Amino acid sequence: MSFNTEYSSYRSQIDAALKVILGQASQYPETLRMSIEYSLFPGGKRLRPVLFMAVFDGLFGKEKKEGLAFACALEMIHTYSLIHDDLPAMDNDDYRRGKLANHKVFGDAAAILAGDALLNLAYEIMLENTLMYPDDLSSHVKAMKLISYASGARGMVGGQMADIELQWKASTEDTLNLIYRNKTAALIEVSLTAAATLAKANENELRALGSFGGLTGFAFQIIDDILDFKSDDVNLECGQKCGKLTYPVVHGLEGSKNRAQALFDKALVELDIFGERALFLRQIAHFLAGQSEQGDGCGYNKTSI
Ligand code: GRG
Repeated sequence: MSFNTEYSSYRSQIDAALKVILGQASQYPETLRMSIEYSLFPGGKRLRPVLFMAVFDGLFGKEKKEGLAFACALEMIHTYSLIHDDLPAMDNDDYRRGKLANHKVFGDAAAILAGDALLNLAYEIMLENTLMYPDDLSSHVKAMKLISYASGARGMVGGQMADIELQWKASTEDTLNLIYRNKTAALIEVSLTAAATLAKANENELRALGSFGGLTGFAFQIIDDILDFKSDDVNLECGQKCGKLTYPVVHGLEGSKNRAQALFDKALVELDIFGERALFLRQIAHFLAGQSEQGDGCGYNKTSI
């Protein structure tokens, strides 16, 4: 199967599962339902849930049905973070994925609540899924715990706080690394480690997938910065955000590309223990590495999938 076919197939399964879950949203207040659906569909690359399924189903051959709720939960957490990130109090972006940001359509209050609802819904569907597998309680709870750590104050939320508070004043590389690791890489890493945990991977496999995810997530953020930096329009569109300390600002475009590539190369070595079984994960890393040559800046159209 070609890479595009395999990626699209996972993506369709994730989209279908998200639609089923949101089918129950008819009980939600109308504005809240519309605001949630606006950001969840058609969505972006679905990278985190695809990574989850690539490990759970692709690498360990587990039953897709058991993993899909976790995959959808990761996309919901990611979507909530983007809705909140675009708010005036955060990055103050008017556009996301080539369309108006959620708060520009539904207002700040609805956008905040849509993000809150998505975060709650993520845990609701993971818990419901967990209750369906009573014999497997421990791995489900462990996977959920990893996700809660990575998306919370020790991970994505903490990284966002550091980004807001520190980036303008403490222009050290350590600060930048901390922000990239927590804000972006943590959720990507946990997409792999939560899947491996649910699949009852051994210690060595867990470590390798965690390292692959952390390195890839870090490189992914550098590439995002490269795309922002390269786009002239972005300087107008992203406003003050573009004045922030980023990899291209510190290391230049070539230096940043080289660093991202070195991280991807190191990440790929981690997959050696899985041999051919990890082909699709390797292809995802290659696909992400190639993104620095594409895109329009501010986060849209970075994918050809
Ligand atoms: C508000 C708690 C909170 C956290 C926000 C993730 C994040 C933290 C902010 C997003 C800012 C941003 C654009 C970072 C660059 C890396 C990144 C996460 C890009 C968007 O991820 P993609 O490319 O998005 O996977 P799509 O559109 O494909 O879903």
